[in-house]
Amino acid sequence: MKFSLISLLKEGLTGNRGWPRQWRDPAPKAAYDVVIVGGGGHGLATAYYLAKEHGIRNVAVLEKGWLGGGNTGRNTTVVRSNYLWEESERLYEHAMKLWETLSDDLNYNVMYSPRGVLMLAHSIHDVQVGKRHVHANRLAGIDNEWLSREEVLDFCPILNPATDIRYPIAGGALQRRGGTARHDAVAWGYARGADRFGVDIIQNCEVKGIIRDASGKVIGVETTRGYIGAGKVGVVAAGHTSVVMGMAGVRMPLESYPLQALVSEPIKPIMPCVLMSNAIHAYMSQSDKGELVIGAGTDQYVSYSQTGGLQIAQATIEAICELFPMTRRLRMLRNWGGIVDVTPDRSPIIGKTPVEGLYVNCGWGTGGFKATPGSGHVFAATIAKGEPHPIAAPFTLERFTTGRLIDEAAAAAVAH
Ligand code: FAD
Ligand code: PYC
Repeated sequence: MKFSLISLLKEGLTGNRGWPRQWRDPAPKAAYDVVIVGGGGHGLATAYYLAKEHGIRNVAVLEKGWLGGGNTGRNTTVVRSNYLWEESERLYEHAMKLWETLSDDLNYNVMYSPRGVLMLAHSIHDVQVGKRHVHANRLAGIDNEWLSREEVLDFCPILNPATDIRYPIAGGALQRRGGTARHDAVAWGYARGADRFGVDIIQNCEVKGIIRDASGKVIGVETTRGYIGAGKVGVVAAGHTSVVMGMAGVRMPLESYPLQALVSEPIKPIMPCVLMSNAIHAYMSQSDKGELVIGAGTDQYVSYSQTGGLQIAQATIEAICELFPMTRRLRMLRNWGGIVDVTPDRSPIIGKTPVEGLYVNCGWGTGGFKATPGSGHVFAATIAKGEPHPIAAPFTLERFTTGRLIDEAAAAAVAH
């Protein structure tokens, strides 16, 4: 083998001796200005807004499976912005405003349907918490209204009116602008939009390593389809964020839990809105096909299983049968799970990381679908400018060292 100092310098510390890539290839020219890891709704939305709003079109989205095959295609599509704290209200309301015009913007029908989200109260404590949210939202200019027990039963007549059950209806908070959207369409709409701007979307491409140069700056990613150079890398890999960030040596304050859902056989329209009950750990809406879409709380243990524990599904079905007695004779068509990553304060992390050129968007837990447009929008701005978007600024990783947490119980519309 020919071996000279010049060739060594030219080729880096030579090709294939098992050296870490950064030492082999100290300054490769970036193939892409930005690489997004994760082709779910948030990753695709980020790529779309990078191209559309910031003119950054030399972007690749790398997805280990298929587009929207993660939580984006597994969630129960509830959209709302009735959060408690101002930081969250700003973030989720930003997303809500984008939902209202998203189909026009993407020229693709995401079937956003503001049919209302009603969050039930079953006790004096629930009533107090629910009213507190209503007042906080209205002060922030966000719609939310309190319904008495009679008004709730009138609004949704299939609810169990009995008073001698475990969780009788005591009232509810209704956000009329809340509702649902078609989850797959959101991923496809953003993918088509990004593609029109020239973004490369690469499926079956799993990121296996994050490559840094000698100064520690990110210069690319190692994937199952080879090395891909990048000026900046944005990680948007819900449920698996800790694994991907671990590739750059960054430890994340996250735990991954299964969250599951199921749908019934299709029936004629029976539900006027989305109905949620945090106390009994169940919620239900009706899809446009007529299926009842039912969701559970998270499993009680961490796991990467995309099915979830049987006992949770059973407890959810019992709760649904109690809340809606007419569902007792329905057959269930299918159930599934997704992996959600949860932060200690139940709020997301959006922003820069200690590694130069590496950005992260994660920790949406059980509630990130509704945030998809807003999350992509503020994350794109953060990556493009290298500074947090004002709406994203409170959600940086540093809050776990400064202690300025955003303890958002409304993020857990379902039990954690
Ligand atoms: P994902 O769609 O999971 O995208 C991340 C992508 O990263 C995946 O496609 C994954 O394959 C990819 N990836 C991971 N590792 C790698 C790698 N190494 N290389 C390349 N790609 C990688 N939220 C709501 O607001 N309303 C709801 O009603 C709701 N219901 C839910 C019900 C269930 C059952 C579940 C599971 C979640 C629910 N959520 C809900 C939460 C919501 O689904 C998520 O917060 C949101 O979809 C996250 O979107 P995302 O794009 O970040 O993640
Ligand atoms: O955040 O609204 C929500 C939600 C509903 C089901 C799961 N998450």
